[in-house]
Amino acid sequence: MKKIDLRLYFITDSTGLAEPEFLRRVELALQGGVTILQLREKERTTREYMDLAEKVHKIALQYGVPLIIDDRVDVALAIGAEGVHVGREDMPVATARKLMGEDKIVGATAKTVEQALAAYEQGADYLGVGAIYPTTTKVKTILTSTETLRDICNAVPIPAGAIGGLNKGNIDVLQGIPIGGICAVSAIMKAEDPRLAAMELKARAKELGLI
Ligand code: TZP
Ligand code: MG
Repeated sequence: MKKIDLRLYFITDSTGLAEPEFLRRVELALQGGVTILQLREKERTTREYMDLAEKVHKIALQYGVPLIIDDRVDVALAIGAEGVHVGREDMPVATARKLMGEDKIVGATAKTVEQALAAYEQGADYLGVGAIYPTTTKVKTILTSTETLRDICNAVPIPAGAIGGLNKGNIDVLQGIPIGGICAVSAIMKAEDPRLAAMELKARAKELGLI
């Protein structure tokens, strides 16, 4: 099994940000201790997605942090990203794994133990589980209870990252659940200082014994 550091999983959202500001925020987050980064773009053409992914990848490489591309296996392969994340409406995990090869990271979304087991059996390296809290980020999701999160963590040998509305003020609900890490979009992306936000979220997660 691959060793994937999910402790602080930052998922980007470039909505409303000019590119230089977006890239600046991504770099600050990396400086703040993000351990894995996902580029998540919903409104871009393939060419635009690739261009941005190349720029983000260049920065992530400087920090030794793997870049995961949301949804698009073709974009991930084209720019040589470290992995891809597939959601419930994206390519099946088995297909993504086949296309990406054994060495790349394939992550999957799971909202039930059944989905988690299926994703693991199809070759997922990690899971994203949520939404734990309602989220302001544009996404089609439903809430996942902390009980389900716990059951998923106990059911599969791959790490699971908790996602959805999480911030330093509410991650205490995850205490005692054997998660691989915390995934966050807005808590970091929309913070006044993404570096400080990442540092504080990670410190709080450590303090609570979550990571
Ligand atoms: N999947 C489930 S919730 C979510 C995704 C992509 C968005 C999480 O964003 P935020 O801003 O951390 O609530
Ligand atoms: Mg998706």
